Formats: sequence, structure tokens, C-alpha cells
Amino acid sequence: MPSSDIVARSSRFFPDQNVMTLHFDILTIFPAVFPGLLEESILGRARRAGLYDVHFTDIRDFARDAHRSVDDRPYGGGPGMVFKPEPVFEAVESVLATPRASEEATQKIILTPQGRRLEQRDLRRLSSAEWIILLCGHYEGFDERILEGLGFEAVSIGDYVLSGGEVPAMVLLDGIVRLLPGAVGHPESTTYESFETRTLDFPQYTRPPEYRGMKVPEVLLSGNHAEIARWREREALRTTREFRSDLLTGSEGSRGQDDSWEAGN
Ligand code: 6GU
Repeated sequence: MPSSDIVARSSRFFPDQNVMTLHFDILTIFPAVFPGLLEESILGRARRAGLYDVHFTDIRDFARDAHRSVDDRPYGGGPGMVFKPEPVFEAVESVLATPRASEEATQKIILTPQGRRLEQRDLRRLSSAEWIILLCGHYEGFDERILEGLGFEAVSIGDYVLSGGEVPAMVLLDGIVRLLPGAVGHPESTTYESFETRTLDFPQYTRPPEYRGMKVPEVLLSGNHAEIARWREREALRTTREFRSDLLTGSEGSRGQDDSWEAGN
């Protein structure tokens, strides 16, 4: 997998270079919430190394009235407010007006609890894109014509409701960037981990061998690598059975989602 990722990411424009920059555009009414997360750790290093970059568009800049309003009351009544179509369409069109990659290498995603639930394999597939546009929802939702007219994929990060699409957008970005070749020190640490293998990770320990009466399992101190591998496999299965038996049976809970989104597109 890592080698094919590298091929996928070598640029048509710079074929002699192994790495190209994955461009993110994030459309939001709260651009100020993102920078801290983008500075630290893997995301910070990968960005400074040029593996990816992020451009923000403040949807409010495309509001038309003096109050810079981007939401309105829902037709038919009910609580909450709905994203108006005009500022969102115009913000999206302003981003699309300066393409950063070919159509085929571009992924356009709208973050909404009404979307298809994100899985690790989706992140894996998205990590070979060249341009990813993320549109963050807010309020009670979007005017349906935004979903209908823009041709974006609607993506949810799980079966719970958040106040907006900013945290989900960061979840996507984080999950994608750490898969880019060079982002993580040991590439194998992204291939043998939970959800790629359909089991949870096995328990890990570091020094000291005993802490507050809790001991590191003897087998891990034994130096017997075959024994250690068997123990880890057993423990991974045990914790998966206990907390996520759905991963072992292939049933995905109430939504019965058995294909990655876009698989059928
Ligand atoms: Cl993408 N948005 C919101 N507001 N809530 C969510 C979500 C997205 N995914 C799960 N819950």
C-alpha cells in the first residue's frame, strides 16, 4: 500500500519528485477555530514539509446583506436556522474558480450528520486525491438545494450530532494527512492498525515494568517474538470481541452500511 500511495502522489507536473502537496480548501463560518490543530504534531510537521496545505474561505464573506447573514428560518416552521443557498453557492464557486487539480483528482465533501458515515477505507482512498474541498455545515442544516445543486458528497463522522462541521472537517483532514507518505515516521504504523485489519489494536506497554502494582504482562518482557505475536493477536481479538463485536461479524450496527461511500458512484 505505501508504495502505490507514493506513485499516486507523484505529480504529473513534477514527475521527478516523489511527493506533491495535497491541497485542502475549507469553507466555514468559523475559520479561526482551525489553526492551532494544524500547527502541532504530525499535522504541523506534514504541513511545514509541504505534504499538504490548507486554504480557508469564510462563507460569511459571501453574504449579501448588511448583517452578513448566512442563515434563515426554515420554510414550514420549526426550530433553528438553515444555511441559505446564495452565500454557500457563491463561496463554493469562488473556490472552484481557481482549480488546484484536475476534476478526477478533486474530492468535494460536505460535512453533515445527514451524510454517509466515514470509515478508514474512505480516508485511505481520499489520501490519494490532489485537492479536497470541505464544506462545513452549521445551524439545523443546509437548504436542500445546496446538497442537490453542488454535487458534493455528504459525509458524517458518526451517529451523533455535533454543533457544526468544523470538528468533522478536522477529523477528515487529520485522518487523511497522517496517511500521506512521509507524514508518519514508520509507514507500517498506519497499515497494521485498528480498522485496517478489522480488529482493535492490542494493548501496549512501556517502562517501568511495574507501576502502582500493575505489571507489564510477562510475555512482553520475554524477548520471544513468536510468543509476543500470538499474545498480541489474542488480545486484539479479545478487546475487539468485548467492545466492537460488530467489526468481527461484519454487521455495522443500525445503519447496515456495508460499502464505503462513493463505492457505488
Ligand atoms: Cl459531519 N456534522 C455535524 N454537525 N454533526 C455530525 C457530523 C457532521 N457527523 C456526525 N455528527
